[in-house]
Amino acid sequence: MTATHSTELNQFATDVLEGLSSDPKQLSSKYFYDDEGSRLFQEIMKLPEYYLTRCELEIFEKQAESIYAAFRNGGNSFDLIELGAGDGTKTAVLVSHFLERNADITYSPIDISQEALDALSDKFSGEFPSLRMETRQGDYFQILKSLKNGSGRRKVLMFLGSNIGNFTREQSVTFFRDLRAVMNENDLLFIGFDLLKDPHVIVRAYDDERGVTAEFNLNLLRRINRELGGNFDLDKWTHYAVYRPVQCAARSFLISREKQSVHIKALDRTFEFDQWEAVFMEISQKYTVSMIQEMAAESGFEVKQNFFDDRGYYCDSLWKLAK
Ligand code: AVI
Repeated sequence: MTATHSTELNQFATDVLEGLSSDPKQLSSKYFYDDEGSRLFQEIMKLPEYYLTRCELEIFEKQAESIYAAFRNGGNSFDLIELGAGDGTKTAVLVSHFLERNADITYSPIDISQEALDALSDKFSGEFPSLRMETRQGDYFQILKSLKNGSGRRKVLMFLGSNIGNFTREQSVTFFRDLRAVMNENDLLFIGFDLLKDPHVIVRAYDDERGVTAEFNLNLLRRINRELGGNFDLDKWTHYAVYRPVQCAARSFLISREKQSVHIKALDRTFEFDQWEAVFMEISQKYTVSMIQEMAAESGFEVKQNFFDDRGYYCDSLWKLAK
């Protein structure tokens, strides 16, 4: 085991211990993405109920030229830096358009997973042989700090897919402020936000008919069993998703079908669950345009331009540093 791997494992163990010892119990959705979790998320993005990915893709396909105009701001050279790049399908649409317009760009995806970066690198170098690409593995802020005074060119940081929705409001503002601290005056931040809409549409996106989202949540119990020596019996758990319109947030839970004890070897602890007790797994926050504006202002940014899909389901918001 490498030193990094063992530190990550310790952090995972510490977070599971803290989450299952709190009241109400919770597990952090940031641990959903082991290999199987990442595969399940790819499957979720193709589900008919999961509209988010298709909305963002539509924005990029239909508005690539306006996005390019906003990114280049008169010039034609900038560095595109993507935080948590995933499989790059959506970004490829933008990159393809920028290259067609002879933009002088470098694409730098940052991810914690070297495996994800290697796959991305293969895909992009095959599709765009002329693209300058610099993958960077590790922590966003460490890497961005090292890039702060790098090329002297404009940096456009991208945080897509409504990934921000998996943070609480407080975590989001801290995240944006930390990003601001490593940005230069001329740099931009491009963020994907899922907007308020018919609550039925939202709740279906997190409770799909085929049960892929349920599997995605249950997979974290499987991961605890494998990596921390847990003995969760997955048949004794059921996935439950709700949308709370006042808080504008979808939340998912795993519910214990019966009274049970679960032992986790790495923690040397047994946890008791009552029948129908809920473990909080994930928040997926939804936004209004004014919520986006308020969050930008609170974090030291100004909204430069918003891009919406045709149905108004989703917004990619471009921010600049506030004066
Ligand atoms: C990654 N993130 C934006 C997804 C979301 O919509 O909150 C994760 C997800 N959870 C269930 N389905 C998708």
